[in-house]
Order: sequence, then structure tokens, then C-alpha cells
Amino acid sequence: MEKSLVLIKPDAMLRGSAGAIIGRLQGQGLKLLALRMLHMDKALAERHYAIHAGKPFFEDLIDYIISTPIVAAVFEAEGAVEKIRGIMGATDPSKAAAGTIRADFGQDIQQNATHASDSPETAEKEIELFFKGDEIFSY
Ligand code: 3AN
Repeated sequence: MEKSLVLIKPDAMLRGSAGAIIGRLQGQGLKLLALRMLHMDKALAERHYAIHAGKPFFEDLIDYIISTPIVAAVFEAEGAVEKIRGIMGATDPSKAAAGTIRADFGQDIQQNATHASDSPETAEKEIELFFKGDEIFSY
């Protein structure tokens, strides 16, 4: 079984889409193991997006992700990382396939509703940034 971190980003929070997005993932066979609402600070945002440090959109991305509280979740399934990325669709909502979360809830390449881990290794590191071990349930 594989785990992945999902973030419901500020644009989806402001539009009231958090519940619908979590429901869609649960409805497609992803098991919810952990759930938390938080307001990321700059230090956490910079750690989470460290791979993008130095890119032209980095500062804007940090300002954006700390602009409102967000929801963080851990989902589990066989092949959870790829499964969730498929359900979410392409990074740019205008290029995301019909019926994907980003096509239905995202606005643009920055305000794209959700984040999901891009590999099982990244998932482990990202989950540790947001959750303590005893906050991740098994059932
Ligand atoms: P994904 O979230 O699909 O894994 P990444 O890892 O390439 O996409 O990008 C992480 C985040 O950085 C995206 N979710 C998006 O918010 C932002 N981002 C990526 N590329 C751009 C870009 N060209 N302009 C603005 N923001 C971007």
C-alpha cells in the first residue's frame, strides 16, 4: 500500500471546494488516513516547495500557498501517487482532462486547487512535513 500527501490549496478553500475534492478522492477508492487544516507559514511553504526554489514563479507560489488556511490530507491506495495524480489532472487546469479535479476546480497554473506528491519517496518526505506519526491512522 502506498500513501500520498494531498493539499487543498487557497483557491479551492476560498471557493468552498475542500469537501467536494476530498469526497471525490474517497469516492475513487482512496482511503483517508489523516486530515488537518492549517495555515502554512513561510518556512513550511519554502520547505514544501524547496524543489522550485530559484524558479521565476517561486516567490509568487510561496505568497499564494500561505495566503489562506489550507487542508492537508494523507490518502492510501495501491499506487496511490499515480492514481491521485491521474484523478487531479495536469498542473495547468486549462490542459487538464475533462472530469479531473483541476479541470473542474482549478483556475490557472498557480491557482490549481490541489497539490499531490509526485513519487512515493517525495510522499514520505512531504507527509512528515505535515503530520506526526500518531496523526496517521490505519483501519
Ligand atoms: P504539480 O503540482 O502538478 O506536481 P509542479 O510540481 O510542477 O506541479 O509545480 C508545483 C506548483 O508550482 C504547481 N502546483 C503550481 O501551483 C506551481 N507552478 C508550477 N509551474 C508553474 C508556472 N509555470 N507558473 C506558476 N506556477 C507554477
